[in-house]
Amino acid sequence: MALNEVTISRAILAEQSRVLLDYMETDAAVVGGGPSGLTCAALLGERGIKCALIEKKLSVGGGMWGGGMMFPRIVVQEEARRLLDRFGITYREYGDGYYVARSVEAVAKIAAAACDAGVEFFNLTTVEDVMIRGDGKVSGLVINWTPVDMAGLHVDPLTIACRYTVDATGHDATVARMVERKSARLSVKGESFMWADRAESQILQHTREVYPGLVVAGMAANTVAGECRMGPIFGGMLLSGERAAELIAANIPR
Ligand code: 48F
Repeated sequence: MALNEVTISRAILAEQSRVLLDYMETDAAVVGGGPSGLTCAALLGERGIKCALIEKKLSVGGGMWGGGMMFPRIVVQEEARRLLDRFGITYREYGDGYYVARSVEAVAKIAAAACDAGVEFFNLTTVEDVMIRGDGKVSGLVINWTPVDMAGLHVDPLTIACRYTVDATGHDATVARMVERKSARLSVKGESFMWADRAESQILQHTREVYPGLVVAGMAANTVAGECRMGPIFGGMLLSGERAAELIAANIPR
């Protein structure tokens, strides 16, 4: 069969335009495709909640690909082992309640679960601002192509509307900081020192709706709360993503 380049190009444009138009309005938008964002999106999707995952980089996975100092292994504690099982991630018991998994497998399987659950991925897309109207709720995101941002081009963005936004942007808590810059009602305290035990034990309490319509998950939750960082232990990231999904699902009954 002869391949037709124009048909191939049309297929890509037609399909992605259809998806983009559909996701101009969505129930949930998860910003950041690291471990917490991927987990949150997968579990929202599994609950039948329409969810877009927006990732500024080419690939999802965030800080999980690199394991610890580029050794592609992640450590997960007993409390989060059930999530490894849930996503079918294999692991070896190390001892003392710690389990070691392959970082590539972990990213691939949580991302696959999100795909299977119907989550739409918008990669190479940067969230550059949020929409807050008269009701004082984060009700949408201002997005642009990441290469536009990288090249410093003067190109106006587009917007999508969403009932809930999850800031899963990691250590920088980028979305929360956007809100903080324009509203006195949110204060981002900033990340504190490395203290794995403390950081992991507090993250679920910090995973919450910090501003109407804005839930923080993963390291962003700790950064907003002024909490410690934890290094390459990932149980808290998975559990925080799960908690964020539960919080949103409770407010978007199916
Ligand atoms: O940093 P990241 O992996 O966040 P996380 O889910 O996990 C943190 C751990 O990886 C690790 C740790 C705990 O073990 O300390 O660092 O909290 O993933 C954040 C993702 O958000 C994307 C970014 O490219 C990364 O993939 N991101 C950041 N800002 C934006 C964004 C933005 N403005 N728009 C879209 N994506």
